[in-house]
Amino acid sequence: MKMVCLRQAAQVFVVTGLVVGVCATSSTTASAMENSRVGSSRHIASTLSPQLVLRGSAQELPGNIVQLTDDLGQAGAAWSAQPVSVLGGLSATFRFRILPDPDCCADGFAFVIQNDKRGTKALAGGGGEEGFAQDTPVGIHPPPAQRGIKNGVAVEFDTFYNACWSSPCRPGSVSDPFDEHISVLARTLNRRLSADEKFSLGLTTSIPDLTTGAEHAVEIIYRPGTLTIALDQSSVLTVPLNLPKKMILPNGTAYVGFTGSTGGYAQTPQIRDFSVTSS
Ligand SMILES: [Ca+2]
Repeated sequence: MKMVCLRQAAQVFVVTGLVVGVCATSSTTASAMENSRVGSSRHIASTLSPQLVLRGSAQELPGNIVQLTDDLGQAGAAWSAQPVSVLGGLSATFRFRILPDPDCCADGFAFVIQNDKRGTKALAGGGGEEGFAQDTPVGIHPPPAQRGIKNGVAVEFDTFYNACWSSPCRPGSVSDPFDEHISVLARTLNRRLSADEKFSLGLTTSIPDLTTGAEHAVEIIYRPGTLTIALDQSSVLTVPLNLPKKMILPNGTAYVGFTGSTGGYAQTPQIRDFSVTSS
């Protein structure tokens, strides 16, 4: 277990510093399986400071940057050390960049609200599962440490095209739009999250290339009934969302944070200036 610096005031969490990123392109045509079944079980067990708990490949860089991945076959997560009040509303802001990578461009990262029973130990599959999901082909049973997060909502920033990996295409096989996209993924109570866009509450491909190394500002606002995502001060996606319908909420709270993963291609996403404010 590893902690990252953050300041806390009431229900406000702030991580200051710089972001780390990685590359990815929306035009990649490699198959889903090429970048979907390479999970990571590496566990970092150091303690830096008391607010964000880091798992898997996630690490803190100088300047209070949270870097989720930086090599092939990884999955990493960073979670608030304590649950945050979310039932009445939530505003999360952060900045990120994805550094250009000579080995291409996968898979992205996600902002996640979750109440998996693993708490701050929650982490799921690599590759197209982006550290939060489980999209397992029939007959494959991932180990417990790579099983999809239950009771969560993920706002994914997906930089790699995963085509449907079953024929005929069935739920749980992922089936990305060809271009980079932001998507809100959720299921029902006590179901594991999936990166399959069939479970998307809404998505957009009308976004800039996220993989150039440029820094982007994100604001995610939940008001009971609606989730809105703004990128670089422009609203890009609004979806209907009622959190109690999607996840259990003990005392109206949940863990918030980030997951990311790589598979057969690598990527280096970096997060900074993370702040969460409850309504
Ligand atoms: Ca993908």
